[in-house]
This record gives sequence, structure tokens and C-alpha cells, in this order.
Amino acid sequence: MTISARLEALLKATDSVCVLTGAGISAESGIPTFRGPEGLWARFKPEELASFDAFIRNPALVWEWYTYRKTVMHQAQPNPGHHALVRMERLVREFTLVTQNVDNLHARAGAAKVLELHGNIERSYCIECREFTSEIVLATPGQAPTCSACGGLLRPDVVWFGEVLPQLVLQEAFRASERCELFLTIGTSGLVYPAAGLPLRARECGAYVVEVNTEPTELSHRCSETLHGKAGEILPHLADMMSASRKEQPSS
Ligand code: BV8
Ligand code: ZN
Repeated sequence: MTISARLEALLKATDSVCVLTGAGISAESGIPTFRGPEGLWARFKPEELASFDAFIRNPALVWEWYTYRKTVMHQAQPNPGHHALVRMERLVREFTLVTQNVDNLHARAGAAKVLELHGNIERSYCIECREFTSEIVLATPGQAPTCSACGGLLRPDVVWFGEVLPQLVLQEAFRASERCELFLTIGTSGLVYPAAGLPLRARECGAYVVEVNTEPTELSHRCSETLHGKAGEILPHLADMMSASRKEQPSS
């Protein structure tokens, strides 16, 4: 894998890195992406599943989709891409990991802090009384789970289309994008905003923006450098280059 001298120098010396991940980083863990040929949305349209209106129209269908995804996620393991980012987190003084994924794999890989822009499907809450539950709510087909406190409908704690993202999390993600010297955008098609605005903001503020993806995306032409290939193969190399000139901190 050849990388630019600029990227090599940054990997060796920068103190400020921001990373945005998308579904592509979990593909090698066996979790389907959204928009690939075998993607989660190959059968259904996103608007049929990932919006509050879709949920209210057919809560059982949306729960069937999230139950399927949870089952896949519970069987999945973090892959070398997730683990490489944990190594980087321990090597770089200012390291911010932002994810669009709801699969919990960064946390399961040992990441100390993950900014979850689109929530996490391990958490659910009641649309009536907003009581949260983190017990694994696997719906029985044809039924949507209800709240033990008030009987209201439970929903996954994720951000659907047309819903605002958690503002403090988003602000922290933009702040890190504006401050960082090196920004890595990994395994995302760069189609969904405001998440896709983070690498663009980083570039505007002078960061060196590197895309790691198996194919070109909407963001490729706006990046400083693109590394074509699998995250699980590229990221360990980048972490090796980073650690060659630094001391790995023990896990906190
Ligand atoms: C918002 C739910 C403010 C969680 C998701 C009209 C009205 C309202 C809003 C809008 C509108 N028009 C546009 C918008 C904004 C909208 C948006 O961006 N739409 C797009 C589609 C045009 N955004 C929103 O609605 C956001 N909210 O703006 O609020 C607002 C509010 C009201 C009114 C106006 C504004 C909310 C966005 C969040 C939506 N929720 N999912 C879940 O179930 O997961 S989006 C969904 O897409 C997922 O969350 C996912 O995270 C996200 C991004 O997808 P990717 O992660 O990029 O995955 P994808 O499959 O696309 O790509 C995978 C990539 O990996 C590919 O490039 C592939 O090549 C690569 N890859 C594959 N294998 C590998 C690999 N790379 C490396 N290695 C590999 N091995
Ligand atoms: Zn309730």
C-alpha cells in the first residue's frame, strides 16, 4: 500500500486526529452496509424503514428490520479495522472517533470514547413516556415491543431521516473536525448529512483529509488523499506507521 510522504509524516508526528466511520468499517465483521448491492436497503427503501413516519405506519416491520440487524450485530465481532483505531486512540494525544454506525463495534473493540451521531440500537425508548431501556428488546415477528411502564410503543434509540442528531455530540464532532490536523473518513458513502459535512469542514479548516474506502464516493474529490481498499487491511498499516515512532499507551 503506498501512501503520500505527507500522510506518512502526519502519521508519525501529528497530535490531533479526527476519524469518521460509516457502515463500511463493519462490513468485514459481516454486517451488511446500507447502499451496497447486498446492502440492507437493497430490499427496502430507507424511507420505508429509517424514518419516524415509516415507524408509525408499520412499527412491526421497522422492528423486524432492527431485530434482524441486532441479531447480526450480536454475532459480529470487531475486525482489525476497529482494533487499529483503538491503537491510534492510545497513540495520539487528541484523538476523536465519530461514528454513523449504531452497531456498538467500536465500543466492543475497546474504544474509550465514541461520538455516536446516529444513536445505538442497543438502547430503546418509549415514544410516550420516553422511558429508556437497554435490555435487548428483540421483537417477536409481527409485533412491536411496548413500554413496561406505560404500555406505549418502544422505538430504537437511533436517529432517523428528518430527525435531529444529538446536538452536543454533533457540536463536539464539528469542533474536533475544525481542530484536527489529520481527518480520516472511513467506510462511508458520504451521502448522509450532517455527518458527511465533517470531512468537508475539516478540509476547510486546513486538515489533511484521507478517505479509506473500497470504492470512490461522493467525498473522494474533496479529500486530500484516497486509499482504495478494505478498512480492515489498510487501517492496521496506518496504525503500524503511527506506532513506529511513538510509544503505545497502555489501555486506560
Ligand atoms: C437531519 C438510521 C435535520 C440509523 C440513518 C429532507 C428532510 C429532512 C432531512 C433531509 C432532507 N433532505 C436531506 C436531508 C438530510 C438527511 C440526509 O442526509 N439525506 C440524504 C440521504 C440526502 N439527513 C437527515 O435527515 C439527518 N437529520 O438532517 O436533521 C433536519 C431535521 C428535520 C428537517 C430537516 C433537517 C438524519 C440522518 C441520519 C439518518 N439515519 N440511519 C440506522 O438505522 O443505522 S442513515 C444511514 O446512512 C445510517 O445511519 C448510516 O450510518 C448512514 C450513512 O451510510 P454509510 O455509513 O455511509 O453506509 P453506506 O452503505 O452508504 O456506505 C458504506 C461505504 O462503505 C461505501 O462507500 C462502501 O464503498 C464502503 N465499504 C464497504 N466495504 C468496505 C468499505 N469501505 C472500507 N472497507 C470495507 N471493507
Ligand atoms: Zn412508556
